[in-house]
Amino acid sequence: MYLCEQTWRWFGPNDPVSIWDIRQAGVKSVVTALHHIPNGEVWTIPEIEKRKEELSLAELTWSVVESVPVHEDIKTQTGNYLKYIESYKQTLINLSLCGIKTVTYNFMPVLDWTRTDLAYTLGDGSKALRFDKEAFMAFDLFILRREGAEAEYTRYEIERAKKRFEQMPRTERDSLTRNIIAGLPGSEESFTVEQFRDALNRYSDIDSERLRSNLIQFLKEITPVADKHVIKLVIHPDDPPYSIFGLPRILSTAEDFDKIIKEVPNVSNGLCLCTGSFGVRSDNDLVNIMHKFANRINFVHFRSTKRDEDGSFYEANHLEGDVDMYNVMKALLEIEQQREISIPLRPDHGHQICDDLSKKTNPGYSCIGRLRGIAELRGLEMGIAKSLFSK
Ligand code: DNO
Repeated sequence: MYLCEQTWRWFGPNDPVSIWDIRQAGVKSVVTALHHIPNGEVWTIPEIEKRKEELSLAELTWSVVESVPVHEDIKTQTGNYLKYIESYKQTLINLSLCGIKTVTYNFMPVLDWTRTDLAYTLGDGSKALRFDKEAFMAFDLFILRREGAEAEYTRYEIERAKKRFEQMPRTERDSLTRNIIAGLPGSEESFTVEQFRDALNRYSDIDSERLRSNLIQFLKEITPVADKHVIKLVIHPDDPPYSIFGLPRILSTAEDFDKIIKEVPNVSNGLCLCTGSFGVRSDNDLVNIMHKFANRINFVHFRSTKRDEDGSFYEANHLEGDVDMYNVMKALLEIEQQREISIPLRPDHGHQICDDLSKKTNPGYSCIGRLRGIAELRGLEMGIAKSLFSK
């Protein structure tokens, strides 16, 4: 019987959650990245080996890279993009030579994942991450004052955002700005408001078609290298899975991924199935997506969200919210039996609960909250596997 490979994300030696904590979480494989290496530079073999050694102290192995970031020059096909593509290839080769064969990346313009509230208090006193559309619009329209933003919202939305902005104390305006543009854990970019405006401007001529074509050209360059070195590339979906700041989005639905694999059918061209990101859209049928891309899913993030009508959502407990975790887990186990492999899975984000609440934590990457997540997922997996697949 094939079960998931349980993993845990570690941000490196500065992560407040230590490798010893990870070991007690009951996992042996880790998801990490060399965040100290500037975006665009090659990850050298000694640097990769160093990270492996750090992990080996706690008998942990480096199983998945999350992420080798894609430089904005590559996404926009400007500046030094050809050089950065060559560096990317070399990083893949080096990772493969060091035995690390699964590499996550994303193609979201400017920002990686985005939230407005990093400490949304739930009924039981625990804290969650939230994307509040109204607060987001207040930032876009009245703090960033993005040119052309009004045209993207209805009159009613603009009125709501204005009211919200006017009622916001200065401290809240500042924290909202920080949350949105200062970079969440794992995003390699961080901006001031001015820099952020400039970064958005780089996309003024880039629509979805153009961004998709840039991704396809990038993949046509790197997938032959990945194929040869037996690397599985996994693209992370857009989070949130719809356009923000007028930016193009190209990985929010199953159709989006379909378009990519039609153009680049190489085996290394895979998907990081993030249930929390895809799950924000009610038109994304997660079980369907899993079966449709059964042979391309090579890494899984399990997380649930609870959405509101207007596109807002908060991160729910792993077995609650809008994601049907039972059926998603069942689909994953079915795929693993068909393919006869174990697919790496990690509990994506966790609430701040118990001692997390009084500690410094990376937003979404608390210790105890994620422990609760992985424990629930592990139990769910065992229950399904034993009742359906054990002989
Ligand atoms: C957030 C993460 C993302 C993800 C990247 C992958 O918690 O899921 O930052 O790592 O988008 O490139």
